[in-house]
Amino acid sequence: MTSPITTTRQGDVLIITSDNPPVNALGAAVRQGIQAGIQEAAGDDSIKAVVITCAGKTFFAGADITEFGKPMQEPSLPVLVDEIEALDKPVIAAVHGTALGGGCEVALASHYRIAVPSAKFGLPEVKLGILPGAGGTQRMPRVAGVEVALEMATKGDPISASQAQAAGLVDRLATEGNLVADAVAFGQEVIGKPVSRSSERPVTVDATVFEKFRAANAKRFRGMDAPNTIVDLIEQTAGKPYAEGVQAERMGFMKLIMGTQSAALRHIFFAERKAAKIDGIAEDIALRDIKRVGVIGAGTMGGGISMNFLTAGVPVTIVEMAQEALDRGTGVIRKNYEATAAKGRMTAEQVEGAMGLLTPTLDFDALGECDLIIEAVYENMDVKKDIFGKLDKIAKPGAILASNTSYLNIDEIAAATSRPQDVLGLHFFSPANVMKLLEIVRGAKTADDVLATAMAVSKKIRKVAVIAGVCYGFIGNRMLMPRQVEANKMLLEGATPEQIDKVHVAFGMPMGPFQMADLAGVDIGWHRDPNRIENIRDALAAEGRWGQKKSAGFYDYDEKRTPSNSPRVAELIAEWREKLNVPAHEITEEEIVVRPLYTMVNEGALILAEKMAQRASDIDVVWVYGYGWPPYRGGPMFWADTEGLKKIVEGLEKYGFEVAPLLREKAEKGEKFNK
Ligand code: T1G
Repeated sequence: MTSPITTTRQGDVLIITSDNPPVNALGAAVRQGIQAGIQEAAGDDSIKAVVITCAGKTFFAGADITEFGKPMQEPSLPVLVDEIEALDKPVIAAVHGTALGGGCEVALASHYRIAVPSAKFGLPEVKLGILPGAGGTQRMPRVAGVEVALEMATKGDPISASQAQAAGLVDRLATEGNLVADAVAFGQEVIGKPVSRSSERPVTVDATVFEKFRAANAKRFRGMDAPNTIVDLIEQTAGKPYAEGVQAERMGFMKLIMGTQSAALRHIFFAERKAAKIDGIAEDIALRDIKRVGVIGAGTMGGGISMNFLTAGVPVTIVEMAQEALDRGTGVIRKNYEATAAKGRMTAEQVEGAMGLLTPTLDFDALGECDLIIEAVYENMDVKKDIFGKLDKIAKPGAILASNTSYLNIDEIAAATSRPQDVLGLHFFSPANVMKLLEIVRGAKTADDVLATAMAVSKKIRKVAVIAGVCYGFIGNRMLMPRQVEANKMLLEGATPEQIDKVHVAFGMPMGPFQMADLAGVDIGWHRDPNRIENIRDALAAEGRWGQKKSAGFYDYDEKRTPSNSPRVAELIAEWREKLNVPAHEITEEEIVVRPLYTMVNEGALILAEKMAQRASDIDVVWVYGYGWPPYRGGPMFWADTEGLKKIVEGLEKYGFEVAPLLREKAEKGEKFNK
């Protein structure tokens, strides 16, 4: 097998080039090739300097994650980076694309770093539940300072080449498209000068930095092993010799990589990428061309959906029934963009650029120019069927017709047209311009190229998309229902909203079911008849307790929206308990985990058996990207696998739930949902 590494000479400079698509992952062959290149340089006096660079779209994007858990092939990355740094001839890392994880560590071990302005540097290991394990926690503080090292290693977000230069991580910026030549010239300039080894540099730090950093990020790092381990490690090794520091780094790395959290986060990394693959459809299927998008409805969802396309540079025609609603909707879009610009995440030109692509209109026929039309009006089947009937008459042949419904039957909507093959669901999550998840709902007659085009569009607008079948609530909302039902039942049986929410938050959710209801609005989905009170939620809605927006819902809220337990809600629950004659009992934490969460897993098993989801990992992606399931628990199906399906079955039976056949079968066979 040919090595992904080649070496070439330009005068007395040796160029080591990696060509290991798609992202130059530092797999065994790459490491062995680089090591051979360094040894070649060490052994040849005519070589005075070395440039390490990569072909393809990016510099090394890190260790090869697919090698984790497999027997290590020498040299390991820690050994290789130390060999690079030990060379007594200048080594220049020439960076384009994203120098991530082990790739950033190769750059740190090199004596100099040159990068094109579009390059990025990052230590994303923490997003895989591990830490930079090839010297990154020791060299980054020495090169860029402790603050930058803490930010980069604990949050995992990349920094730009100019930020890296400002931090001392990049020595020089190259001209775009001229990287290698500029790197060779840089190499020739430093030949003969003493090489600067970053591991020999001192770490200067004010010890209070760590306490301040912990305090500032306590909420963000809650429940996560890796970021807290990284802060401790950098603190404990600051001022220690490099050799001692990397030993502690190795220990920390091995402890984390063996942990469940890292297994969960690596599962989500690959699950997110697998979700984009549609079983039974060829990856090279011809896609439909989407040049202009139409959005029906300029409300919260319509506006958010439009922003995704405007931000991606796709022109949008947005339609409303009344001028006032149209103006309100386009006004909100501009306000949102200006808020983003005020935070420095967009320029004023970019705001005008996006708004310039928006065509607001009251003329429904204007949608005739669009290649993809997304209906985002309120949830009413007759209204949606009426709209799709009208769309069928004016939309151009081959246009994709999508509904943003959260629950309703896509096949029934498609049947309102003469072109059901062009109809599917595109279920965005609120706020649609922020939430990453997109459920692509495959109708019974949806054409393969329509589905594949929708998947490609989701990538263009930077969404994480999952294919769902037509069933009530699709994947996410369908699994949310048993959780809500059990949470409401436990209120009647003696638990308080706070008690239930606390267990969910301790589990790692950003909030519990009742805090979520108050945020989203207790009146969402309410029938609006204050005289028809069939449950606690109706009673709250009828009293105007619609949640945070009314400073009262399942909790009372002060002007700062700080929640407090509500005596009125406790009273209401007690009234309903009596009215429905529900015996109260002491509700344990175990019960609050089993009933809402095990029933979700059970519903997930039904969804898989009915083929409403392609694979268990898709369900995990839905919950992590759409419903705040903690990524370090890998999603409900992965979590069930770690709990053990036998335990899940026993828990469900203990509380009298009917166990899904697929779940029982897998438990009996000792199998898992995620292979
Ligand atoms: N190892 C193996 N495969 C990888 C990979 C990696 N590091 N990165 C990407 N892939 C695969 C990915 O699964 C997909 O495969 C294809 O490449 C394209 O990826 C000691 C131990 C670089 C920003 O965490 O963030 O170094 O689905 O679809 O959108 O400290 O990939 O086509 O079969 O994501 O253009 C640290 C992970 C590793 C970076 C490109 N590095 N990668 O995004 O393409 S740990 C990371 C990314 C480490 C050391 C430790 C992104 C990207 P398939 P893609 P993209």
